[in-house]
Amino acid sequence: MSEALVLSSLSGSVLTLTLNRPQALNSFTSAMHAELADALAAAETDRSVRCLVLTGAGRGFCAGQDLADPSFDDSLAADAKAAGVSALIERLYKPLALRLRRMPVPVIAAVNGVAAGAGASIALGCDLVVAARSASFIQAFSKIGLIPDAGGTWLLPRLVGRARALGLTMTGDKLAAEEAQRIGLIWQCVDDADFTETVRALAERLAAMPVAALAATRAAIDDAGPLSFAEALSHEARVQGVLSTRPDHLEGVAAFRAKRVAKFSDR
Ligand code: T3D
Repeated sequence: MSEALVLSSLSGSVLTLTLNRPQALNSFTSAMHAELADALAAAETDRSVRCLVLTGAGRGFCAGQDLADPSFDDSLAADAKAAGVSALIERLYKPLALRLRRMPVPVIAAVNGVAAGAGASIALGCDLVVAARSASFIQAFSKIGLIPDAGGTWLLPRLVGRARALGLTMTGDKLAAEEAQRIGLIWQCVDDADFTETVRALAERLAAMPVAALAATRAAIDDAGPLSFAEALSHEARVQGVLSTRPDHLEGVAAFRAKRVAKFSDR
């Protein structure tokens, strides 16, 4: 039997999914997409999972689309190839990016090595990106005549502003993890020796928090983009009203009053 393309490991309430095609820097094939989609679907409904970590096996995080994939078959007629690539993105990358953005629990991208092309977009779409100091981010698309996809055009200017988004995407230059943290592209860059332990501690810390509220925080921040300030205030009021009736809020307040550690259970 061939080895899994996505390794799944549950430790306490932290689920780690590891992209597992290290020989090709964990670049995406349709088969790896399918295994990742199945693993994420299972995590969505498994109430024992309270934090998700996405990482890569070997020396890379993910090098984006596998360029040996048949969708890059140059023998296809232009129309057929265009339709095939667009369909592939709609069928595989869009649902993946949306799914990560809509997970009912916080999602950490543990960027262990290079994240390139759609691999960078997928990492940057996660809630908290923690990268090893030796890792890097490459907007590789321009080097092969494409635009950023898997959410890159939406994410990059929001994370680092238009000037840096265009600089990174047009040059396709490698951005070291340390610089990525400095410009606000990612949450944290940590020494390689501390990487695994830092990710583990962060994931366990998030898993012990009111995760439904954390997922609602992500959604509220994303949804606030196109709203006016007044609309955002009203949206916050609506969401706050809903959360205020949930057990996690009641537990948090009760624990604060009793000066004890809260035990959260919502998802
Ligand atoms: O068709 C559609 O669906 C369109 C969608 C596009 C979405 C995208 O993601 S487009 C962007 C695709 N990705 C890239 O263009 C990145 C290509 N890779 C690289 O530029 C370099 O590999 C890196 C800069 C990421 C790392 O360089 P380096 O020197 O550390 O490693 P390497 O030697 O280039 O790669 C190691 C192996 O991984 C190598 O295989 P080999 O020679 O040892 O057998 C290499 O071919 C393989 N590999 C790396 N990236 C990919 C890949 N194989 C297939 N597809 C890849 N994307």
